Amino acid sequence: MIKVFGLAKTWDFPDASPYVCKLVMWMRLAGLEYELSYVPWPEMLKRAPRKSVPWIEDADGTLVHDSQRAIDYLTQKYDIALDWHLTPRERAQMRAWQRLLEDHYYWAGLVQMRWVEDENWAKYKLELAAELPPSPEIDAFFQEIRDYLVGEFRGHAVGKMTVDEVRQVAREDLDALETWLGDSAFFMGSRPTSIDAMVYACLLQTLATPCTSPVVEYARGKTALNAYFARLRARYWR
Ligand SMILES: N[C@@H](CCC(=O)N[C@@H](CS)C(=O)NCC(=O)O)C(=O)O
Repeated sequence: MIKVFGLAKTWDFPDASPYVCKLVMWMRLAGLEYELSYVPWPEMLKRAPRKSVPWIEDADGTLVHDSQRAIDYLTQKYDIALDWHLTPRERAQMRAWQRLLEDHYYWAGLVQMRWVEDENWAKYKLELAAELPPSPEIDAFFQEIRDYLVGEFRGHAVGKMTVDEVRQVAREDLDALETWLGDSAFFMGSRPTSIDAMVYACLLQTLATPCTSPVVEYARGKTALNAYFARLRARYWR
C-alpha cells in the first residue's frame, strides 16, 4: 500500500494542504490504492523529508517528497496511463496551468485568505490545532508558523501587493480557469488527466471553505467551474 502523509483533516477537505488534496485526488484519478496519514505540526517538521507536506512512502519503503515529484514517480513506477493520450503541446499547457495554480493561485487565492486575513486565520488556526491540547506553547507555536508563512507570502511577488490587488489577481486566475474549461468535461478535454487533480484541489479549498472572502464569492459565481467541481466530486470523491 502506498502511504501519503499530510498535515490534518481540515473542514471538508481531506487535508489542510491543497498539495495533499491534489495528490490524493490524483491517486483516485489514477486508480491507485493509498492510505492517508496525518503528521500534524509541529511533528511534521521533524518527520517530513523536506519539512513540508505531502510526501509518500511506497510499498517498498521509497520516500518521495513534493506532490508533483510523487506523481511523476508513481506514473513511472505503476505505468499510469492518465496522460498518455496528450500531445507534447498539451503537456506544455498542462505544465503552465500547474504553475499558475501552484505558484500563483495558491498564494493569491488561498494563502492570503487563510494566513494573512485575521478573521479567517482565527478560524483556520482553530482547525489546525483541533487535535492539540490548548496551551500557551501551542499558541506561540502557531504564531511562529503564521509569521513564517506570512513572511514567505511577503517574499513572493503577490505579497508585495495590497490586499485588494491580491484578490484581483486571484479573480483573474479564476477567470482564466473558467474560460479555458468552457464546456469541457475535464480540464484537458473529454478525459481526466493529471492536471484535474490540482484544479480540483484549488476549487475544493476555495468553494468549500468556511472562510469569507470576495474571492470565494467570486468563485461561487463561476458556472463552468462549479459544474466541473460538482462533477469531479460526485465521480471521484463520494
Ligand atoms: N511544491 C510542494 C509544495 C508543498 C507545500 O508548500 N506544502 C505546504 C502546505 S500547503 C507546507 O507543507 N508548508 C510548510 C512549510 O512551508 O513549512 C508540493 O507540491 O508538494
